[in-house]
Amino acid sequence: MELENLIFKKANKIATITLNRPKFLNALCDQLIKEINYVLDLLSKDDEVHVVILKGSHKAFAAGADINEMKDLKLISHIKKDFIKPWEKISKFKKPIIASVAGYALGGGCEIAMMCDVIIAAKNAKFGQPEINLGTIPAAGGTQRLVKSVGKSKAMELVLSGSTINAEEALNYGLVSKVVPLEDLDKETINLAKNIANKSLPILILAKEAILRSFESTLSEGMINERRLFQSTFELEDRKEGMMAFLEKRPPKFKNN
Ligand code: DAK
Repeated sequence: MELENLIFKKANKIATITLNRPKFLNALCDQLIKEINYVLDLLSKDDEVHVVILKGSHKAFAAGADINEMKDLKLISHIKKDFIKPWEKISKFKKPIIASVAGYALGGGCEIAMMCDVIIAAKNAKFGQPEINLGTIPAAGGTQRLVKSVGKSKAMELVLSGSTINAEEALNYGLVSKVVPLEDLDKETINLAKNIANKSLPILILAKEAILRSFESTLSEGMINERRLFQSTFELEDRKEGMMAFLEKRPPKFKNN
């Protein structure tokens, strides 16, 4: 597929997807979502890649779904087209994804950042779900994941008023894991990505799966799942290598099996 709206790079076990539709502040048109999905499909089969970075420009991570494309939609076209499905791929991706957010992360932009596993924000980042101002409501998890990140009261405030929060507020509410100066965003994101990339790929996948289960289950079900996944690591060579390396006082050499 020809990539018209994003730039894709891969090096040292890290893949970087840069949303690149600057004239529209990276508004997430159908084609852009297709391109993200296409690249994620490739990356899920690519054992050389351990971690993915999703980023935008300094001005906008993504200013939401493309309002031009949505303006004439009718209920029947949503039903026929299954508009929602293509947006689910990021949240189903098994390997770690870091959202590196500068500028606007609004509407669908905030939602895809929340589908990622870690959000690192530049100081100029702005998060919000302004769909209410367009006479609609969030549709890619904004009413669900936001509550789990920032709690009910703040989620209600953001969704009902369409207001935004800045990076520091997002940090205080637990929406992002770190706030860094804009000029350091790439460096800080890469540092985290490198740290993750050096781990064993199958163990990363299991660790991510265990944490994501907490969103979908009760504590006791999540604990049972965690225990099963923990036990399954004992079938992997990398688990043995990790423990032996510690005991032999050397860095582990993971072979991803
Ligand atoms: N869609 C289309 N074009 C957009 C856009 C968007 N979301 N956001 C910005 N643009 C375009 C502007 O129209 C403008 O185009 P020109 O006028 O130059 O042709 C250009 O980008 C630059 O924007 P501005 O001139 O407005 O730039 P400013 O710096 O003045 O303002 C802003 C930046 C981000 C505050 C402003 O652009 C803005 O408020 N943008 C709209 C933000 C918004 O309401 N986002 C939520 C959209 S609704 C779904 C999944 C997800 C969704 C829906 C369904 N399914 C799975 C079913 C998500 C819905 C949404 O995200």
